[in-house]
Formats: sequence, structure tokens, C-alpha cells
Amino acid sequence: MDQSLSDIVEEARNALAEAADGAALANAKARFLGKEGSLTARMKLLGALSGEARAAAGRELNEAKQAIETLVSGREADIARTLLEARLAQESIDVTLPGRGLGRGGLHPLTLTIARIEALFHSIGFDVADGPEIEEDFYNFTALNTPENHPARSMHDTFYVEGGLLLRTHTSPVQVRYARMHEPPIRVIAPGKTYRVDSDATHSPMFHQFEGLWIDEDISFADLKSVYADFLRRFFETDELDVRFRPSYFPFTEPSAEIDIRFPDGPLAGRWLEVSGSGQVHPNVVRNFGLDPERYIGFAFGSGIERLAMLRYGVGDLRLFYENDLRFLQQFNR
Ligand code: 2NM
Repeated sequence: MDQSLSDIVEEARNALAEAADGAALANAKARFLGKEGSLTARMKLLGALSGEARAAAGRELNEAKQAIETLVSGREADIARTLLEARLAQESIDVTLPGRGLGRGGLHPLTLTIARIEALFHSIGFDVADGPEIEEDFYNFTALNTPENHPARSMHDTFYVEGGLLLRTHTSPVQVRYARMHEPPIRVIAPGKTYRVDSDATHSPMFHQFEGLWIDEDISFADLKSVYADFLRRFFETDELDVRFRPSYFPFTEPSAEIDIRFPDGPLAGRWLEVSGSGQVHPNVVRNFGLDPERYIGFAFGSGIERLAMLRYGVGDLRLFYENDLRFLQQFNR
């Protein structure tokens, strides 16, 4: 005997329930309602019946067809909901998880040292100036009373570049430019990169310097000494620091003095350490500033920033400043 309609509906219910996605569902639906579907085949047989029997069989077939269609749309909704739930589960974000965090950068110890020097001199009325690192011979040497045959001008000591220019060997040319553009009284420091043909454990071809210049009508070496000694004690955060000025020679100052310091305690206690050069600006240089050396007195000083940073932080090797090893750099925050 042929399958009963209720068996077909039951078979459809099972087949549809097994369909896991839209394509499988369409296939399952076709098995019953499609052109070759089992229910469709029954419909085709209606023509052979007549009268009351045909009407009754037609009603039953329609009921079965509707039952299957209802099952299909129910299953359709199930599949759509399952897919949506899977997608939502996959795309969900747990807003309660902690963030990844931002790695915080820091300032290079030389940058910190320059900022500290600038702040200390700024607090006593000094301006901060900068200028070109590629300089003219005039500003780097000639204006600073450095003779044509001076060894510092040799190719062994100075980097010359195209166009008769050079890499500044100190920041004094900034002082020259500044002094020629400003009226006394002048109080200025010029920190920055400087270059010399020199490279070993204690010398880098690029290093940092700051130089200071103070010009007024009525100042003396005592003013230079007190300003610079005060700076050093504030820089190293100890009033106990010994400071001495020792006669020396520079072409651009006369008289000139080397500045030494001595720590009362710590690993360097008791040893005199040279940290700076200084002097009264040579009359020829004052003239090159565009000023009358009979009227104006200038005092100048200069210091290597790496040297000051090494002493302050207790760094033993200059090269550490240039290697960008984070294990080194991360140790400095003031
Ligand atoms: C030093 C030592 C002595 C210096 C001189 C000048 C200028 F431009 F005013 F003449 N600036 N810096 C100077 C003097 C620098 O460094 C060891």
C-alpha cells in the first residue's frame, strides 16, 4: 500500500529537522514539494479521481502541503536564528577584559640633562639659543680669534663639508650669532650637538656641549665664578661640592680658566674632576660681536653635556648614550 499522507508529513518533519543550512533545507523541501517531490506526485494522481473522492483527496493533499510548508518556514527561522547566534558569539567582545596598555616612552638622559641645564640657567635670567650645526668658518673659528694655522682647524680635528662649510666643533658660533643680533646686557646659553674628528672609548665624533655668554658693562670674574659654581651645585644637588678655577688657555678668552669640581662623598669623593672651560671673552672676539671691548666685558663658559650627565648619573661609558639600549635608557626619569 502507498505511504499515508501523515507518513509523508512525518518523513518531511524528520528530513527538514536534519537540514542544517539554507541549501540543505531547499533540497529537503524539494523532496516533498518540488517538481519530482513525493507530495507533488500525489497531486498528479488527483486527475484520475472524480467527484466527491477527488474533492476529499484534494483537501487532504492541501492540508499535508500546508503542514509541510509550515514546517519549512519554521525550520527556516530556526536556521536563521542558529546562524545569527553563532555569529554573535564569534563577534562578541568582552568589555570587562583589561586593556593591552600603552607602552610609555621616556626622555633620553642627554635630553633630560639639557632640559635641566636650560631650566637652571633660565631661572637666573639666561636666554636659550640655538643655531646651525653646519657652520661657516667665520662663526666657528675666525670670529672666535682662532688663527688660520691653529691645529683645531685641521682636517684631523674638524669635519669639513661641501661649499667651504664645516660641522661646528663647539656651540660658540651660536654665541657669536646671538651677540651680533642682541643688545647688551646679554645672558645666553647655547646647548646642542657638536662634531670633532675623534672616536674612541672616551670620545664620540658627535657629542653635546652647552656654552654660556654673559656681557655687560660692569661685571667681573667674581660674577662668572659665583654664577657657574652656583650652577654646578644646583646641577649636582649638593652645596658641599668644591669648585675651583685653574688657569688655562683658549684662543677666544683671556684670561682663561678650567673649572674643576670635587664631590665630598660617593664613589668619586676627593678627586678633582675637570668639567668646564671658561674665561673673559678676548677683546678681538668682543669686537667681532660688534661691541666696543673698552666698554663691554664678556664672560663665557663651555661644558660637555655627556661629561656632566655621566657624573650626575654615575654612567661609566660614554658609548651607552648612543646605543639606544632600552635597558640603559629606561633607568632615567629625571
Ligand atoms: C669654552 C671655554 C671658554 C666660549 C667663548 C664663547 C664666546 F663665543 F663667547 F666667545 N663661547 N664659549 C668658551 C670660553 C667656551 O668651552 C670650553
